[in-house]
Amino acid sequence: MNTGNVRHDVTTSETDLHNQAAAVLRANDNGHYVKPAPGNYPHQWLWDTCFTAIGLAHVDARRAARELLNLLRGQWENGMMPHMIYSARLPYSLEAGLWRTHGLSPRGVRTSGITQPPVLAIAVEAVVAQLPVAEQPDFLAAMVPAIERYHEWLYRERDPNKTGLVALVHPWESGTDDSPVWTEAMADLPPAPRWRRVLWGAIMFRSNDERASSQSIGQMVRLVDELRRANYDSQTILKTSPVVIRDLGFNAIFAAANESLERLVKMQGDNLTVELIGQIASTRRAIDRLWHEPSREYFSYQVPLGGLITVSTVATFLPLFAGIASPERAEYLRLQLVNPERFSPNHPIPSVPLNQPLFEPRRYWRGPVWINMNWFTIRGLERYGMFEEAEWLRLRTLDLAQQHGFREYYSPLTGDGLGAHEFSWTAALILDLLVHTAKD
Ligand code: 2M8
Repeated sequence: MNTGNVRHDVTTSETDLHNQAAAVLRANDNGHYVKPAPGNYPHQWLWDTCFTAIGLAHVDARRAARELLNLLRGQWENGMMPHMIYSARLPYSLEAGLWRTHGLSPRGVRTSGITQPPVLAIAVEAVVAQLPVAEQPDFLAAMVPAIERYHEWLYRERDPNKTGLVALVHPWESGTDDSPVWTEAMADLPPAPRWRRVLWGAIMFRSNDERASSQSIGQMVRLVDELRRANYDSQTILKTSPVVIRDLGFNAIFAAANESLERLVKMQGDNLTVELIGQIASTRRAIDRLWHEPSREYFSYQVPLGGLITVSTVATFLPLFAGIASPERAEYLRLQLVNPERFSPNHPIPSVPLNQPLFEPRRYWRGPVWINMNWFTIRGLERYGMFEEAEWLRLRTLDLAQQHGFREYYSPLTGDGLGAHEFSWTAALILDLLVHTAKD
């Protein structure tokens, strides 16, 4: 680990970076919400909005609070928070109709039928800390019951057998769409016919060497068709779908979000239900069972066949963020992180380690650096008192944005910016990383 060659003068360069990041969020603000990026990403995505709010809180806390409140319009009657809320006035809104979620989504709101990592409670906690004290109670009163209903939905619908781990039924739910973790589970799934894929204009047009392959996209479309046929009924889907994964990253984020929720409820002078408290504890224990001693890392769990999916990804560091790893395991993870053949090329952290067969430096979630994953890992390292590593990674991460702009993702080998330009969550999390140094 060499921190020497990264500039760190908390002077004009960081002020400039702050101003540029704030400008990206302003430019992507369509008046209702901050879209993930110009062009391809015009709608409101669940975890994008949460990351955006975490950064925006440092610039305009009220606007950040509105951003999160805005998400509540998409929450389903049963508590589910959809991964996308479509804007009818925008291009690609044809896609919205393909989900056929009317009757399930709130009247007049067009949503997808699946969820995304539950960063919401974490974002609410970050935003409430920046709001004027007098405005905190109303914000909490609106957000906390919705989050409780959401977390209860995750347990009720996605963990009916009370394993402690939430099961995902589509790679889009993991947020790490094209991760090799899903590849094997989807191997036998025939891609949707071409005419159906074409209807999904938004994602189809994005297929190139930086995006998911057209085979993967075809399979993702096929899987949505299956979910829709089951009317998004988790009970049916969990029993019949060949693609059900207890995703490591999602569950680790969920565990951390549960901690945030507990603190938010306390701020209101209240307590969670005994049932939820028990479920929360079971999640922490279950994540620890995702540890694979021979490889000394955490993995996701494949449900239909049973067993760990021993494909390494950056998600292995997320149990640090949730404070679940023992100090001994945290040390093993630290060694993985600083290993140049694994997670420490010129520009860490690759989403898939370099020596893993499916590693591709430029393709979407198969190798590139994603700033949200770096952010989770930095916060995790801090939690374990690994301040030197956290600061090293923070500076590396800032450097990527400084040198290559606020891109959707970056090559871990060259640092080249990839995917969308002016990407909101990159800008927002850079804002947060500029404010909180490892020593805070
Ligand atoms: C990517 O996913 C969407 C589908 O949800 C897409 O490819 O169209 C992912 O990177 C996801 O994590 C992200 O929320 C979304 C918008 O930035 O794009």
